Amino acid sequence: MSLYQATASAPVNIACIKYWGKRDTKLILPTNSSLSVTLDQDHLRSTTTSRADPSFTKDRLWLNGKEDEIKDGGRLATCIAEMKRMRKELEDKSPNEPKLSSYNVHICSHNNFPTAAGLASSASGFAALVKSLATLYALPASPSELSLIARQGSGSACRSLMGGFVAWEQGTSPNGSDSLAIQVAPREHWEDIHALICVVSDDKKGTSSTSGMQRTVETSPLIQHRIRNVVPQRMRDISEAIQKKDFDTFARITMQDSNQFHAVCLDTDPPIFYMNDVSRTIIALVVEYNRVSVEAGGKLKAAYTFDAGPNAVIYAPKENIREIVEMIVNYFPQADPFKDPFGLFGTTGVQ
Ligand code: 2P0
Repeated sequence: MSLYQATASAPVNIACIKYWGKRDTKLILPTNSSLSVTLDQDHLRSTTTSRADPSFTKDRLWLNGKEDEIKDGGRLATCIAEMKRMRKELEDKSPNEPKLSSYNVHICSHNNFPTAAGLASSASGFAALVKSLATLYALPASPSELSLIARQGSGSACRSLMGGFVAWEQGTSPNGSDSLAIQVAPREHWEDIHALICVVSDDKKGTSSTSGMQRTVETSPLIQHRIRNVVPQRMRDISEAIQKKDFDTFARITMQDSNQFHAVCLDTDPPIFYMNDVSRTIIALVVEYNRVSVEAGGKLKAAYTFDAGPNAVIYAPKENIREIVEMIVNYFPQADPFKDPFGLFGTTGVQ
């Protein structure tokens, strides 16, 4: 008897142009395009094994060793159903293929970073799930095609299906068929850029992204300005900066977009606060670090960005990373806010 099982893994991604707001909450269609960098090393990833077997009585999922309910009509159920639908199409075309689409699946997923660390796990989690089912089902689908399915698990997950610099194009179709991820540039294109994760707090966040962004769409006048007048130009400009390896422009847009995302959160009723005093101190340090460089006739040397929590991610050319770590550790000598420096693109740690 054959064993039908496959394992795949996917890393976390950190957005430079933030996704915040849905125009369709069921299909997970965003109100604006976004762009992220996929962290390409071993520290922050999800690994998922899927198995199909005729003896399984229902679909089941274990997350970090604990069984999670697969709710009918929920995001997990949608992703699994979509993958089975694609497998069925393949079986219909190739009658000799085993009928895996009719078997239930058992899925086992692990994050190699603490979920409590406040770092996005849904992005890597849903990306790894979709990848493992695509491997199990031997689907001839491209990463962009698979991103259409991962998107329905968690919006940001669609950007974790490829490495390097990745755009999620919002699309215009009401059925979501063109709301997918594309690779703007592979990591090899700009290996010099690194990411430093500063774990400011490992508390669970107060307002989930899903409910927070919905409240923003319903109550914030500023988000309308952002959607119409700001993000489209930023998407073009940052993509060009990536093509040209222009760190100055990349950094400026990344910081502006993080600021506007948090402004839009503040503009929500009731307001949402994700950053804390340590986050704001890190912003001040990066601003000062860049000011000294620019005043001496140089360029920006680092860019901060903050997601739906207080943790900072700092993008910088590799040569600046050591200096930035020293600056932050010097300011926070107890080193507590800075538990884990992660290098991007292959380097582990930065010491
Ligand atoms: C991003 N975030 O672009 C932005 C920046 C948080 C701040 O994507 O409801 O967890 O599952 O689609 O993907 C968080 O949103 O939300 C997010 P759902 P998701 O990375």
